[in-house]
Amino acid sequence: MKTTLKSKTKKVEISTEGPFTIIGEKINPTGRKKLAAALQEGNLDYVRDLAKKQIEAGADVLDVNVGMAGTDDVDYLPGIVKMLVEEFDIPLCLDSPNPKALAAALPLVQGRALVNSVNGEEKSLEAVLPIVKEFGVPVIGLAIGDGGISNDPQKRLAAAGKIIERAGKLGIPIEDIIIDPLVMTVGADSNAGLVTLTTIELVCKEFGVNINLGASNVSFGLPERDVINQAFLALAIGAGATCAITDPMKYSLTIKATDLLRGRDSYGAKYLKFYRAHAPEKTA
Ligand code: THG
Repeated sequence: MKTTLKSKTKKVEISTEGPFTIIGEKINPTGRKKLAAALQEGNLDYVRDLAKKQIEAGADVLDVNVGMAGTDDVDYLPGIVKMLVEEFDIPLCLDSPNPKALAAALPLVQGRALVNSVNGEEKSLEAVLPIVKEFGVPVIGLAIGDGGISNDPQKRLAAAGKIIERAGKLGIPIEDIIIDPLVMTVGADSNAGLVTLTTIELVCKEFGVNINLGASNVSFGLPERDVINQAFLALAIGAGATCAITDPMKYSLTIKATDLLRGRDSYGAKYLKFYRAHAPEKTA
């Protein structure tokens, strides 16, 4: 199964057969006061810098999230998308639950962006899927049903099925639905990782679709987050995840290593190429 994203001149295929796709998470003001302040002042230099750094560090796609308490995404998303489209040749993932913000930003994209996200609640399905259909773009479907977020992997599977079915009724093909099994922190519930891993396996088996993770969520509130995030990425990729919103500066090499270990990198060419391009200067 392949989900195709495009920028001005580049095509990125998120694939259940190929290597893992890295969606850079850093353009997101949650927990980053400096970025929030820069966005509110209309200063795009900080966003520009985050885009450049993530691309250099191996991001295949950039997530764009402008969610800040007391502000409306529709006031911020279009301007940032416009700048990113003008200055960078990389597909975007528009991270907003707000249909107005999505509808305002999508016409500015040159190529094919990923909408992030719809969920299985009636209100979200009705508001977001028609926009996805209108612009002919793919969408991330969060495994949340009418009862909210469940700890039961079967219920998350059912929510995923509902999104796929409703999208299908509007003529949105299954390859344009990427399911997000939901990643919650193991700092609050020690079974949260297992619930996500089990959901990945179920969704993979039942629908064979691409699967995305907000991978860094898993470690909120715990020390040495990097260690937990890397271990989780490897397990989730092994279970069938095919892309993640994550930090390319920290995890690109781990992800390349995981592709190599799964036989998705002939002769380790991609691992070695990435290593050589990013290897820290060795001092004797
Ligand atoms: N699923 C989907 N989209 C998502 C999420 C998801 N979008 C948002 C989020 N979850 C994924 N993105 C992030 C971005 C940053 C962090 C976690 C998830 C993060 N930030 C550090 C913090 O808040 O402590 C700050 C790090 C820094 O300084 O850069 O951990 O689940 N579809």
